[in-house]
Amino acid sequence: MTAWSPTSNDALLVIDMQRDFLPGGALAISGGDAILPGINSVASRFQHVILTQDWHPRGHISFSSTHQNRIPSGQTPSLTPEGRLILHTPYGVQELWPDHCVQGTAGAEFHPGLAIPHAELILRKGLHPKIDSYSAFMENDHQTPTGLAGYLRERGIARLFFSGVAYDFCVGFSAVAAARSGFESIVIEDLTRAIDLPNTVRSINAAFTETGVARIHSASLVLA
Ligand code: VGL
Ligand code: ZN
Repeated sequence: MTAWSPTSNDALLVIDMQRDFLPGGALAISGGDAILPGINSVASRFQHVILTQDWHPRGHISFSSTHQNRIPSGQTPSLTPEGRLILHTPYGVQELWPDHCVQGTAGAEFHPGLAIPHAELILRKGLHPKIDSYSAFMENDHQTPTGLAGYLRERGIARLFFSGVAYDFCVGFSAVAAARSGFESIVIEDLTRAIDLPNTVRSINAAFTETGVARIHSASLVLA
């Protein structure tokens, strides 16, 4: 068996493999640590690897704590019929989360099991106090780009493989945004894990179909 070799036009994106999203963290995704060895191993075959880091200021709009004991007009959290805690913001509906990935804290660090020393770029996102950014390409207001598309294009990278967490949030939103910006986008399904709130997996799968995001298994990265 020969190892499949990504070309110099391919990049692997490793989304938000930070302590807070993995078991023991503030917004732990169950089984998230189980994908670390697979991500490390696939990453070693890519020339171009980009890591993203959720990187929020204290009091970020996506933290439910930010909105407790406050009655600002139009900014009161509400519960959806399925039981999701959300906030209506000027840019649309925003889910609310426990405080996580606060800039400079231990929870925001990459998980110590992530071993990709040759990663060439660490992109931080979610820095704006009043706008969340699930996607590594476009903030949740759908109009503020992060600059990643320009970086990739300028370097001749046209095809993107996605891994990391969470499948139904940052991985999914990033893959959809990438496809919308003209990149060929492929999610390596077994190298991601979902938060799995009501309907979130179904809705991201529909967005994948609509935008042409492919889903593969990491085993298919190895050609006979
Ligand atoms: C994420 C929820 C909040 C993610 C980030 O990385 O998918 N999810 N912030
Ligand atoms: Zn976040």
